[in-house]
Amino acid sequence: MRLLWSPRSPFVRKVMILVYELGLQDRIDCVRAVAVPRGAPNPVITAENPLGKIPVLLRDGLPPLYDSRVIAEALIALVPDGDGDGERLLPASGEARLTQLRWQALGDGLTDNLLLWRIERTGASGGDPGTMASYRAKVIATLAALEREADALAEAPFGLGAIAILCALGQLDFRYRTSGWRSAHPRLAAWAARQATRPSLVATAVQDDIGSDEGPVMDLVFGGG
Ligand SMILES: N[C@@H](CCC(=O)N[C@@H](CS)C(=O)NCC(=O)O)C(=O)O
Repeated sequence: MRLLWSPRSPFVRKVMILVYELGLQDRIDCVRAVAVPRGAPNPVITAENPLGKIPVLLRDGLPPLYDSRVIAEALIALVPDGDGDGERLLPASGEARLTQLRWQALGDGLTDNLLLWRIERTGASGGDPGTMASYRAKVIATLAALEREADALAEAPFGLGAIAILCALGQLDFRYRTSGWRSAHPRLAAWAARQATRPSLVATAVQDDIGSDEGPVMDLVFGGG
């Protein structure tokens, strides 16, 4: 299988963490693809995913898969039931499954808001103030919610929800470097720090291979040292 991939993308990283957690590295070839959120979409991506977004999983003789949630289901299904890895990452049923899916929604939603806020901010006009205020408020509310969930995250087996949340926090570190989010969310920060040494996270650390300008400093600063 081939994955339309970028080392800068938090959603691609989510898929790659799963690939490592499931031991599927040898079955996936990563193909660098540049997603462009402004102007003409990259035709290499739209040929496979009309939404113009990555990740996209290309399978021999089968339709391409997108988005990261669908790819996650497909990868987990590749691992035999008896092995336990898939079930560990996303339980097959019940409240434990809903918890992982809800955490995935929180993590993916935070990543979406971080990406969209930055796209708005880097637009020609510098961004619509009302739209940017809305993204900012939703990012702050989501981090507060995650801080309240930090103990539950720590108690649950490492799963799809944790992966999505850690990718969102990685995006915060990548593009909102001066936010100081850890000081205002100590339990979330402690949980994230404990996960940071997992081989799947180390192997997939976000990298800016294009070396583009950092862009504007975003209006997200938490006080408290
Ligand atoms: N819901 C999608 C989101 C994917 C997404 O937003 N990917 C970004 C890169 S991190 C992208 O391709 N952006 C290009 C665009 O928005 O046109 C998923 O989970 O895969």
